[in-house]
Formats: sequence, C-alpha cells, structure tokens
Amino acid sequence: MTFGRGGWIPVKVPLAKLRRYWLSRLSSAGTFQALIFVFFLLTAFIGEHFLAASLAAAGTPVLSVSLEQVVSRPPGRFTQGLLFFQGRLFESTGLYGQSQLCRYPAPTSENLLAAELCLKLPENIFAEGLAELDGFLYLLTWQEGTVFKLAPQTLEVVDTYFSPGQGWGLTTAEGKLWRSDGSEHLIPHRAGDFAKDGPEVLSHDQAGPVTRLNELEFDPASGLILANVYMSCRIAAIKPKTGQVAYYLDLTDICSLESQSLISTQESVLNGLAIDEEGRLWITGKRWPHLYRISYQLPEPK
Ligand SMILES: [Ca+2]
Repeated sequence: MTFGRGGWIPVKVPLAKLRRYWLSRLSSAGTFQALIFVFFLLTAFIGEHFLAASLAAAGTPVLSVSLEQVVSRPPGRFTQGLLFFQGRLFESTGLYGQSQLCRYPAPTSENLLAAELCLKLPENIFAEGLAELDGFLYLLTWQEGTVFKLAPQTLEVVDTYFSPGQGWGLTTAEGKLWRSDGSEHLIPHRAGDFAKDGPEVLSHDQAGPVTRLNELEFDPASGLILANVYMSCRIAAIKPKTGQVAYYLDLTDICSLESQSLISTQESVLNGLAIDEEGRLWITGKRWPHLYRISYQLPEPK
C-alpha cells in the first residue's frame, strides 16, 4: 500500500519513504515548485534543528518520534480540540461561522470514517479546546467567554457557563479541567460550574517561560500534560504540579511533510493531541489532511 489519497502505511513508516512520496508528487508539479520545496525543507530543517539544539543546550531533552500509522481524513478541518472517549474520536474545529463538534469512529484503517454526528455551533462562536470529565464533554470558545457542557452520545448542550479570559486548549488531569489561554498559564477549573479550582501553573523550562500553549492532552502513563506550542512543531510535556517542561517532542519531519499539502496555509500548524484507550498518541494539525499515530522513548529518569 502507498501513502496518500486513500492510501495507508500500516506500521513503522520510515520518514524517508514519506519524503520520497511527496517529492514524487512535486516532480509532477514542475521544477520551480520542486526548488521552492527544497528551499523550504532546508530552511525548516536548519531552523528546527537549531531550535532543538538550543533547547537541548538549555537542559531540556528533545525527543524524536517514530511514525506508527497514517490515516487520511477530510481536509480543511481547523482542528482545535481532539479527544478519545468511549471508543470514539471527538474533534472540535474553529473559525466563526464554521465551528463544529464532530464524533467519529476511532481510526483503525487507512481512512477516517465519516462522522457519526456533528454539531454546528452558532455563527458568533469560535470553538476551541475539548475535554471530558465525569462523562460529559466540555468545549471552550476562543474569546466569547462561553463554555459548553455536552452529552457525548447526542452532542446535545446540557449546560453553558461563563468563563472570563481566552480559551485555547483543554484537558482533564487529576479530576480537574485544565485550560490554556495562549500564554504560559495552565488554569484549573472544576466540573459543574467551570469555576477556577486552585492556583494556576506556569509552564517553563530552564530557559524561562514556555508561552503559546495551545491544544492539550493529559498523558496518564507519564502523568504529564502534553501541549502543542502554537506556531511550532514542538509538543511540550509539562509537569502539572510545577509547570516544568520535562521534555519536548520534535515533530519537525511530520510538519514539513504536511506543509506540502495542497491546501496548506500559514494557519496549517500542528494542533491536535489525543491519547486513545490503548495509550497511543495521535496528532494532527489545522487543515492537515492526515492523522498520525506516533510513539517515542521516554528519557531515562535522572
Ligand atoms: Ca486533546
């Protein structure tokens, strides 16, 4: 099987093979586009590896990832929240007039199956992060101050709360809902009324604050909150008690591949983290036409 529209790479796909695939597509688009592509790859490679070296020099481990599975999905979705719950994949998507919450069968083959159910949100709502607590979904909005509580079976809104401040990412850890707002802050909220529930945690590494935290996912295996860092190809793994970044995941290669998508724009950034019931990590990005299942080796404890 091959990778691409309708294609699937079953397991342990070498990134070099994916590069060859994208290069073969570009060759048909002409030499000029191919040169632009090579320039972009070199720029991304140098920039991200310089960044990785800086982070490593600052004492924060930067881990490479292995690609385990690629699943095609409907293109153009502006992913803001990604979540597995009760064997289903839930995704919230943003933009005014286009925001949705959709429920899909869990991805098991080469293509994500059609959504079982979608809720279209009002035109004045920009949907953001999504999490589950006590059997209900909680959906953030960007600047509207509105938080929706929904039934996962019907996607029916069962309650609405007001929460000041911006909503970016949301996840559940240690019985609380943790919200990011685009800064280095992780803000705990309680179920029921979404009131603040304890002190905020400030994300940082040895070089200082780690800002622009976006989509979140609590990893029960490590006890860390994984966070997309907006406009980067990094995932920060954050200790929820202290805010310290234990390590970064480097997604440079996958970002570079997705940037060649025909619908890629400057907004097509890494965003979307979900851990399935088997503890496997899935990622995607805004407008990305694929979901990726990835793995990585945890650093040795010091
Ligand atoms: Ca998530």
